[in-house]
Amino acid sequence: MSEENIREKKRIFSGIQPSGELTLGSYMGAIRNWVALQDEYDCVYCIVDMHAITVRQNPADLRRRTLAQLAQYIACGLDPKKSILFIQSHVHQHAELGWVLGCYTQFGELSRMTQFKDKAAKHADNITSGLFTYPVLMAADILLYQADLVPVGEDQRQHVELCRDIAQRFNGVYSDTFRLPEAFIPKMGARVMSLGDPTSKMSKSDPDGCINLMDKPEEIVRKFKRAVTDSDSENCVRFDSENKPGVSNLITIYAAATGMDRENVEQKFAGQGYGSFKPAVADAIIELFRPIREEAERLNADKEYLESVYRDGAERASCVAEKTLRKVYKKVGFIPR
Ligand code: ATP
Ligand code: LTN
Repeated sequence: MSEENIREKKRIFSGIQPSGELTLGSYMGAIRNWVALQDEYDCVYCIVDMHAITVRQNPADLRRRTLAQLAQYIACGLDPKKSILFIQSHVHQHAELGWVLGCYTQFGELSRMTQFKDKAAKHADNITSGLFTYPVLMAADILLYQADLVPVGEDQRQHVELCRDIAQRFNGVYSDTFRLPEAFIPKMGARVMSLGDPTSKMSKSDPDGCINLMDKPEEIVRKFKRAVTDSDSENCVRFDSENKPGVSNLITIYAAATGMDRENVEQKFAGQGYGSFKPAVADAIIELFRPIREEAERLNADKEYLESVYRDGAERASCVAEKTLRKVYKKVGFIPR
């Protein structure tokens, strides 16, 4: 049996683009799980800067956000001693495997990706082939590390499924090469909705509808105060995502932040209106994010430390990635140098 088949712990891979601020959505949907999984799994967490350039980025902002995101990962509890933390563009194997996998991915499959359709509509003046083939690079990210689980929010399920399809196809054409990964999606917080429009996902490209990890308390209060609640006459804290999407989203956020379940939240606020519920949700998030923000600010000032983390991470990631890439090159018939 090869070393890969007898490894003790299952492996995890996930990543977030440094294309904006980390949000409450990315925290609840992804990062919080990443932290929780570190002891039980072999974890590899990435800052996917190559994915970020699928839409236009300002270079100075991209550099600043990439480092700030690393500081925020660590402040959230990702521990570079336990997990591999690295920057995607530092490990050249991602682009190389991405190319090969693109030759095993159908145009039709990529055309069905809802994130592509959404982003193409949003950036209608700049629909690049990179945006279209983005899920292929994501599949390469995951498959290079032979990941078993991919902790992401609900919106990424389709991409992880495509990754499985590509892996299965490649394994079928050649022989077992890739492990088949599965999406690992949290029960609570898998889809945090926008505070401005509770029928669409909270996303970093919608600054007013989203809470950022680094938002100051006053900002968090202001954003929750303006959160859209529902136009029903009931004015009561009751979960009903169909008829009361606004307050239901706030209940989910409060529950996820405090560890309560939805029923307990409803009971706690029984008889109180939105007016007293909204500040309570804001307070819960302020307290959840305060230590993270303070630690991230401290780490972000220590560039030497951040550099040591990403250098070490890239080195460890490359070792794993190179093994997979070598295997793939051999299978497709490339002559070793
Ligand atoms: P964009 O605005 O560019 O679409 P985004 O805000 O969706 O970005 P991503 O970088 O695409 O953020 O997502 C990072 C991770 O957080 C992914 O695993 C994604 O599934 C998860 N995530 C993002 N937004 C939410 C959300 N609102 N609820 C739950 N999980 C989310
Ligand atoms: N597509 C993801 C980011 C991403 C990712 C990955 C997530 C790129 N590569 C590999 C998990 C595993 C997003 O838009 N949030």
